[in-house]
Formats: sequence, structure tokens, C-alpha cells
Amino acid sequence: MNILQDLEFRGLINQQTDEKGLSELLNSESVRLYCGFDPTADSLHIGHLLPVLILRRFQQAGHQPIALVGGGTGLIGDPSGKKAERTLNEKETVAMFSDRIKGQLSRFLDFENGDNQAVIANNYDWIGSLDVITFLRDIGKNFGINYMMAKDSVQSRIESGISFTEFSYMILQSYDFLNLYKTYNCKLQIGGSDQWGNITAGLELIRKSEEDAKAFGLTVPLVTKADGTKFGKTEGGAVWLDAEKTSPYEFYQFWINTDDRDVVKYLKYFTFLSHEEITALEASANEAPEKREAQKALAGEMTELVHGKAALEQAIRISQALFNGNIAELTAGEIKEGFKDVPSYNHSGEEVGLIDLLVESKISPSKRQAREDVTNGAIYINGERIQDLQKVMTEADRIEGQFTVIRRGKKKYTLIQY
Ligand code: 545
Repeated sequence: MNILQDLEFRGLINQQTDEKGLSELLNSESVRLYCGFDPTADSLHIGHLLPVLILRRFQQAGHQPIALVGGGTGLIGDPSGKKAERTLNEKETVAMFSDRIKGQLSRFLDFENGDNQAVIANNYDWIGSLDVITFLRDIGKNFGINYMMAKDSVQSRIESGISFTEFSYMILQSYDFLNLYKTYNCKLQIGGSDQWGNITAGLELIRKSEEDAKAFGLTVPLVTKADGTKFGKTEGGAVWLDAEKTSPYEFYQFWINTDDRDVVKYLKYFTFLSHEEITALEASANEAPEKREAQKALAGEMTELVHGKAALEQAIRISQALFNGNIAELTAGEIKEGFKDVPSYNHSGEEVGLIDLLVESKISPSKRQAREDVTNGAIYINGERIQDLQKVMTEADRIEGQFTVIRRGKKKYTLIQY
């Protein structure tokens, strides 16, 4: 099975400029291909992951990926898929974002082995020094205004407005493709479906500038969810690839919570599991959805891919401890991660009776209720049921001196911090 058939099986192909031509090319040589990422934030999020993983899939199939950081285009702002004009970031900020994005992209590609090593490029290297005469005279001459006006990215902004800056963006991305075509013999650009207009504009420029040129474009679908909400968002915001912004435990939890209706699609989109493995997980999801084997496989594969084995193991440890209530097994660091979203209460650390603490921290609404909760066995301290009304909280009830986890009832957790 070749790379295009694999992408087809996984549902990863949205549009192609020349299906037959690309298929022939990929079967006959090791092809250089690229995808661009503008440094508009200090981290990628899972919405950007699909094309990164497709570069990786092409590399595994023997082709040569170029991950392009848009240090130049990031200073301009792509109007594609954007309802309103972007605010410009400072040059220093974009340069800092570029370095971070470059580091993240590098983790998914192989720069060492084989003769199809990955390349990281930054378009600031050629756009940064592009002078206005060259831009208008040599590049701009190839773009008709009618052609540019017809693009979705421009049409969708006729009402709300678009600056000359963003209007010109497609010329820069096209110039990149031409440049990579000439310097690296790069013949294929991939991107999300929002990038179709920019990719095809680049092909036009290559066709007009280079004789007998043969280059291709391919886009991947937008990831959707069965319930109609936006993919990749949680209550806490985007799911970032940066562990400082979204911890590996939160990342793991995001995938574990995948809807049964979406899980097989995501296994195909995001994981490197074989078709047989995916088919087996699909059967499990249909026959025994309550086991959530497909979700566990998805969360495991994704967390390991993005954060590594050790981080995955820790995420599983936290998840299991929370599920079983074995809080005492966790380290303070793990408690902090696992209980990020539960109510917390800061305590001075002075000795206090359990009943008073329950009321003070608003775990129980009144003293009378607090006594009843304890007597009924509804109160757990660090996972252990406490039924002693006289219990005094001491140092021994703190995990690494920092936290006490109190549970009331089945799963209402509160974190006491010292
Ligand atoms: C720049 C120069 C090129 C070719 C492409 C570009 C970037 C492109 C663009 N892409 C998006 C993007 O998002 C920010 C990522 C980092 C925080 O704007 N003009 O840069 C997204 N892209 C990945 C997918 C995308 C796209 O990086 O293509 O569709 C999201 O899935 O929106 O020569």
C-alpha cells in the first residue's frame, strides 16, 4: 500500500490538484514536500497536528518533508479562514514564536537517518530581504487582480474589509512555493483545507515562472466532531502541544474523553497504528464501547507521540489513582496536575479539627451537615474514609507537606493547599 492509499484509508485527503499525476510521481521518486506554519502563537495546538503528522507519514514512506516556519509571512497575517483583520505582533515576538514552533515541529520529524532527512526552513530568510521593486515587478506581475479577488480568503472579507497587507499574503506564500521548488526541488505543498487557495496560487506562479514545471497540492480535511462543537477545545481553551500550557495528563484526558462516534475517525487521522490494529479497535468500540479500548489506545498513542513514554506513564498513573480513589499513591506534583480543575482552599497549616475544616473550606455547608457527612462515611482524606468526628488535621495528612485531597460523596473533590 502506498502513501496515498494509506491517506485515503485514513480519510486524510480533502482535495488534490492532480490525483493521477501525484500518484505517479510518488511511486517513481522520493518527493520533497512542504507545509508551512506561521508563528502566530508560542505553541502549536492539536488543530495544527494533522498536517505535521502527514509530513511524518510521507517521511516514513521515503519522501522528504520540509517544515516551513513562517517567520516572514507571520509578520503579515494570512486572511484564509479568518473573519477579521489580524492584529500584527511585534517583530521580536514573532521571532520568539518562530523558535518555539521550530522546536515543536522538529520533534515529529527525523533529521538524522536515511537519505530522506527532514529540513526545517524559515521564510524570513528570503522574504525578510525581499525588496519592493522585486516584489512588485518580478512576482506581483504574475498575479491578476481578478484571480486574487476570486479567492475565498478575499471573497469572504469583502463585507468586513481586508487590508492590502493581508490581500497580498497569497503572493508571499506562492513565492515560498516557487522558491522551495527552485532551491529544494520541492514539488508538493500540503495544508489544511483553508490553505487550498494559497496552495493553488503557488502552483499558478510556478507554472508561469518555470518551464515544464510539475508541482502539486494536497489538502487535509478539517477535523470535526459528531456533536458539532469545535475540535480541540476544552473548557480550559485550546489543547496545546506545549506541556507547560496543557499538561500531559490534561492532554491524555482530552483524548480519553473522545466521543464513541468520533474515536475510530481520530485513530485513523492521528495515530500510526496499522489498519489491522485500527479495525480491531473499531470492532471493540462497536461491541464493547463501555470498555473504551479505542479511547485508551488513542490517548496512549497521542500522549506518547507528543510527550513521550515517561509522561504517558505518569498521565496513566494519575488517571488510575483518581479513578480508584488511591490518592495517597500520588506525588505532590501529580496531585497538582490531576486536581487542576477542582475547587481549592488555602489553609495556614495550623492544626484544625476536621469538622471545622470541612465548613471553613465550604466542603460541607454547615457544622451539622459536616458531622453527618463524617458519620455517614461520605468523607475521604487522601483517599481514605474517615469517620472520626474528633479527627484533628495534622502534618501527617499532607502529601509532601503541600496538599490534602478531600472527597465528599462519590466524586466531589476539594484540594486543600498549605
Ligand atoms: C506560510 C507560508 C507558506 C505556506 C504556509 C504558510 C502558513 C499558512 C497558514 N497556516 C496555518 C498556520 O497556523 C498557525 C500555526 C502555528 C501557531 O496560515 N498560510 O500557520 C495552519 N497551518 C497548518 C494547516 C492549517 C493552517 O499551519 O495547514 O490548515 C491548520 O490545520 O490553518 O509558504
